[in-house]
Amino acid sequence: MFCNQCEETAKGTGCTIKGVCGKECDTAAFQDVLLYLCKGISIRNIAAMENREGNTEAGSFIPEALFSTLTNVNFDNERFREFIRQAIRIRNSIPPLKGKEPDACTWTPISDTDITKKEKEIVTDAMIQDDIRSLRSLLVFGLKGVGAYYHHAAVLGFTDESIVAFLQKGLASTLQDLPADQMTTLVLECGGIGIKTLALLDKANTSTYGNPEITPVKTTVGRRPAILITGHDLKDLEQLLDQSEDSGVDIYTHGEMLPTHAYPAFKKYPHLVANYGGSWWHQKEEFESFNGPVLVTTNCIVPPKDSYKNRVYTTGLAGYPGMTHIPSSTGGKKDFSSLITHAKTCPPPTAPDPADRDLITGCAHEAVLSIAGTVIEAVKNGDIKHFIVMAGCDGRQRSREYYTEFAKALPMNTVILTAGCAKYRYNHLDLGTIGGLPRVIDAGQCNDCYSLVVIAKALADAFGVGINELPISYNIAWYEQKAVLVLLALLHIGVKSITLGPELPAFISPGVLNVLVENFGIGKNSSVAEDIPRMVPGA
Ligand code: SF4
Ligand code: SF3
Repeated sequence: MFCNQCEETAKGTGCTIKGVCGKECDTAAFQDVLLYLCKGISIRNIAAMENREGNTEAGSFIPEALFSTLTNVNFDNERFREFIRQAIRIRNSIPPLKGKEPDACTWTPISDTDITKKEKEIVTDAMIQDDIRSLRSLLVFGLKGVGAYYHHAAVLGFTDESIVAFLQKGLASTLQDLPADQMTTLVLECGGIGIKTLALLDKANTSTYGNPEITPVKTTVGRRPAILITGHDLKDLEQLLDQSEDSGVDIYTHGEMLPTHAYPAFKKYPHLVANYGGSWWHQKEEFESFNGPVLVTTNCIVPPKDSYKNRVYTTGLAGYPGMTHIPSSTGGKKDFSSLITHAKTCPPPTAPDPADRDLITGCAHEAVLSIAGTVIEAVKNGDIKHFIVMAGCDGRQRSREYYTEFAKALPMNTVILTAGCAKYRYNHLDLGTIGGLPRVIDAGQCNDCYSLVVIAKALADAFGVGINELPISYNIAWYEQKAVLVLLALLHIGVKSITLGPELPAFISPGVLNVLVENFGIGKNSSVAEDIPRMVPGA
């Protein structure tokens, strides 16, 4: 295997024996081959679409397939075998190209051994470190982010053919020997598609569940048996809440489900009681002490301990061998009755020690824009001197304590804008308020990064300046490929001088890094003592 798609990749270069995330070699092979087949589908389908013979199933299949290969989504080989069978069926239903086709358009595995052999070829090429391969990786990982966000929107019935068309164009380009300038253009175009996809998802979420409201969320536990839900899928939460109403079972959120407490549609359920625990990588301790069943929606899932594995259920694209998977039937309906019955046999959650304060969330675009006057006034009178965007992911390394220390050391007249699970490094701190406004503005999940773009644009309009002239700095923490897309999206809207950490992507070659530094001023984070004066003028 060779995988370098996430921030925690082994030795900062690539996982080759087993993933730091827990991904085994055989799963890596299934994922690489699935991606390869999606490239084959794309090459055929682009030509077929021009002749009005395109396969429409590819439009929902490709985002799902890409999302399933994202870090910490699916560790289940059986599910990948099924994906591969589907990919071949879809590809073979598309008219072949005239003339010689690339191998990805025709190759068909008969056995797992064929898959392993093909993966060796794919990996041997991927291990060559040059600028073209680096640009291809940057594009493919950005496309995985598009696939993830698009899938979430599509689950709620919101689709856009231009996004699906770009996914195919991008995938096909990686087999077409394009020169570096054309690959760079596609990478930047991917950022634009990223904004479009995030906007689509924002529309899907807010028109289905309402606009989030600024909301304090409890972190204490009650005495009733309970189910914990983690991941990003709002529709799964909706169905779980509906089915567990009046059952005597409470629902708690974990990780990226925290912001769901802020949606009007979910506030009407009194048994959605609190948030339990922190970000994804604390699962081993927090799932253990929760005592009841856990529903893992897409993503992140961490390989479980045996002691609680039988209490973990996956759904959506999340998967882990041996765990019960709740499938969806026609119309996206899911049956969570087995979790509800299971919960009734379990003790209530063990109280966290020490319990956190209430966590404030729901500071999405409409909530913040409704108090825009207060924010603008606070900037004008100097109560707010600077904003720091600290969106992105959390992760395991100790070096991420940097983000906690950074948040603590910021001057009191600065405001943090955040989205994603990175916030768990500082959202429990008492950082105070400015004129009643929390100093940590949590727009929601990483899926809600679009809110930060809307807020930044609204501030730029209010002050009549460009986005880079605003008193905003960017200190982004990344881990998986959705964060790669968010980075490309920020570049697309022209944001300069982004600080990225805690490590730069291993798949970025020195040549590509130079381009990012020279054109966009991207740099790695350093120490809190060096970064605060650099990012906060006058600090
Ligand atoms: Fe390694 Fe990250 Fe790939 Fe997992 S996703 S195998 S940790 S690079
Ligand atoms: Fe987190 Fe997985 Fe990226 Fe959604 S839950 S931000 S890492």
